[in-house]
Amino acid sequence: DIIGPLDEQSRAPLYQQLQRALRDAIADKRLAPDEALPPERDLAEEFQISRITVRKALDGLVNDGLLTRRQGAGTFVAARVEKNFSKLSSFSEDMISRGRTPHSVWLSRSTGAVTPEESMTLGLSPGTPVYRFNRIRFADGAPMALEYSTVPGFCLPSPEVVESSLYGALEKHGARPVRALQRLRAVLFTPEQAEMMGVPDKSAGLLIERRGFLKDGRPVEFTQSYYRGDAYDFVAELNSLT
Ligand code: 16G
Repeated sequence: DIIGPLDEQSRAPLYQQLQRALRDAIADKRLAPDEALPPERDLAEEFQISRITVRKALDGLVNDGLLTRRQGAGTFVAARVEKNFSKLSSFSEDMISRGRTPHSVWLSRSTGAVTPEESMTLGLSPGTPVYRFNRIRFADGAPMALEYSTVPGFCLPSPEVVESSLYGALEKHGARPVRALQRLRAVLFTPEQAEMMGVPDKSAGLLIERRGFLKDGRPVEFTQSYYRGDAYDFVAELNSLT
């Protein structure tokens, strides 16, 4: 029983219970990266639920990037990190939801004044105090991304309140972004970046720039995240315009 039983006491909808059981199995590595899931029909039979419910559960996990579908071959546990491109989540949350343990190494954590470029990007007056958070981000001990964040001083009492999660600290201080704009671009890692990421020199990476905003429209962050090109897929669900 790789996937463990559904919780009979739970009042959560059945598709969510199946999702929980699958998340647990992936987190405990009972289901390994790249492993094929049993066919939907078998899952439905095993858990005594309808195929529609199975499909709904799997669709949700595919959308979250935990599972991946291959045409004609079935559903597999995602091996590369599949990150939803249109979800306002944090690195820590993304990793925890995959059963992986996030941690960071600080390159620097400092106070300064906004640069002319940041002032344009964030719409802040020249000279506004900002905090800068530069980190290497790891999952289960493996380097995944380099992150350079700038946060206006009015969002947090001091840079030191950010320990492991920037969004955790922002949330605690009522300043978690509710809206963001993103730009994705291909890059080649510089020799220094490649070394920090543990990949060969000039390896391909993906840069995502995120500008996050509060409900009242004030800016919260400008973050440049450099993801390892060999470790990440970006996924999104698109709906027709009608
Ligand atoms: C993600 C965000 C980044 C944010 C960080 C906070 C993207 C493209 N970027 O990496 O903007 O600052 O999460 O993560 O998703 P944390 O709360 O774990 O520090």
